[in-house]
Parts: sequence; C-alpha cells; structure tokens
Amino acid sequence: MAPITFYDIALAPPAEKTSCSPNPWKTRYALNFKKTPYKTTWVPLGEISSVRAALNIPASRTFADGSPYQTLPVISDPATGRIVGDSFENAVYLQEQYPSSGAGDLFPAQELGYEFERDLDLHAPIAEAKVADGPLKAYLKFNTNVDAAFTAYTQLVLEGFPFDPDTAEEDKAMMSGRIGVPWEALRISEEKRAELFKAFEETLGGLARFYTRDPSGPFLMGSRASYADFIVGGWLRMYKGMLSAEEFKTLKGWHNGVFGKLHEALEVFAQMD
Ligand SMILES: N[C@@H](CCC(=O)N[C@@H](CS)C(=O)NCC(=O)O)C(=O)O
Repeated sequence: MAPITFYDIALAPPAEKTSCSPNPWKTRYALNFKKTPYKTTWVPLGEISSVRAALNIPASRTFADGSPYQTLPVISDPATGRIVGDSFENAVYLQEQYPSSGAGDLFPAQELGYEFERDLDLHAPIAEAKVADGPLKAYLKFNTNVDAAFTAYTQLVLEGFPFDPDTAEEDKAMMSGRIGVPWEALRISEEKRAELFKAFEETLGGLARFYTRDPSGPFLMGSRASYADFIVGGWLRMYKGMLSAEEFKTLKGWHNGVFGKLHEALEVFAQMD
C-alpha cells in the first residue's frame, strides 16, 4: 500500500533533527501510534503557502484580519484520496479510517476538563476543527486549552528558533511582518526572560495537576497513551527544540517531573520515517 504523505516543516538542516513544530508533532505522534506507513515531505517555512495552495485544501487557520493562514501539518492518503490539513482533523481521520491499527483508539473516552485559567485569546485560534458532540468534543476543547497555555509563552522561543541559515532573514521578516514589529524588537531582556520562565512554570501547574490524577503516569490514562498526550507532547517538542538545553531540562523537572516523564515516554511514538 502506498504510504501516506505527511507534510512537516523543515527548519535548520537536518530537518529530522531540528523538527519542533508543535502541530506537525501532534500528527507525527498519531501516525506512529497508528503505525500507518507514511513518508515525510519536508517543507521550508517560506514554502508552506505555495505547497498547501497546490493541494487545494482550505486554510485551517485565519489571521486576526480574517485572511487565510496556511499551515502544516497536512496528510495525504493515497488509499482514499483524502487530503487533510489540520492536526486535529488528521488524528480524527486516522482514527476513522484505521480504527484498530497500531496501538488502537487515539480517542478513548476520558475526563478532559483541564482549563487554561486565563481568558482564551480566541481572536485567531489555532484549533478551528469542527466535531460532533461526544468524546471528540472533549479532546478538541482540551486541544484549545493546551494550545492557549503553551502559546502564552512563545516569546521564550524566539531567541532559539532553529531557522534554516540560508533563509533565516526572509523567515524572520515574514514572521515579524505579520505582527508589524521588527524581529530585533521582539528580543526580551534576561530579566524579562527569567520572569516569563517562572510564570510559565506556574501556568503549567494546572496542567501538571491534571496529569497527576493517575499518579502512576506517565500518560493521562496511566500506561495508555492517547491523543491528549500527543497534544501536550507536541508542545513539549517545540520547547525542547527552541529553549536552551538547560532550560528544557529545568522544564522537564517542573511539578515533580510530570512533563519530563511524559516527554520521555512519548519517545516510542517519535520515530522519523
Ligand atoms: N489548526 C492547525 C494549526 C497549524 C499551525 O498553526 N501550524 C504552524 C506550525 S505549528 C504553521 O504551519 N506555521 C507556519 C507559519 O507560521 O508560517 C492545526 O492544528 O494543524
């Protein structure tokens, strides 16, 4: 059977080593969990729009002004001809199309009432997938809340963003142009960084408490991984790739090491094709 094509974002070469985009990681974890054969197509940041436009699927995100925001991941499955371009919808597709493959159900019913304690900044939400009521709805809400908690601290990752050196200047201009602030002006002082890092630890306390409901861990459902763990794990991958090694080590140790244990346990679903 021809493999699924999985479109992931290529950062500094070698892309397999520096891959740390959270939403593509959610899909990679899901693909590996399902053991569905796939092949990665690495797409440079500056080519996402053209690659996605050629696939003829709607954007899965919108900028604050309402214009389409072209993103990855996308999966294209030759077995069905389906092309799906949103991390959440990719996981739903894999579950519906390959219900018993690999490790089984990506969306087992579970309580997922974690809520990010601040108002969700929903003017340009990352997750816009639509699903019917039922277990999937709880997973989608969890995705929205986890996305909000982790995106609140993305100022911490700008310094260590692993741009491809060949395109770094254009990539920075593209990213900072979207918010109308020059890249250099996005730099934060050491003091501000330390403050933010501390606040990040506190913010993750709510999610960490949620993780300790099954103290045996490392997953929300104890030894059974589910898509909820891949949502959190995708964001941990981003911080691993963009914080300093020292900072990520510290993060792994926060709140009795729940995130470190989770990150390490997810290694079995992290293989590259
Ligand atoms: N709703 C989408 C959001 C995907 C998304 O935001 N992807 C980011 C990477 S994590 C992206 O492609 N960014 C490209 C850019 O900012 O130019 C999903 O869940 O797949």
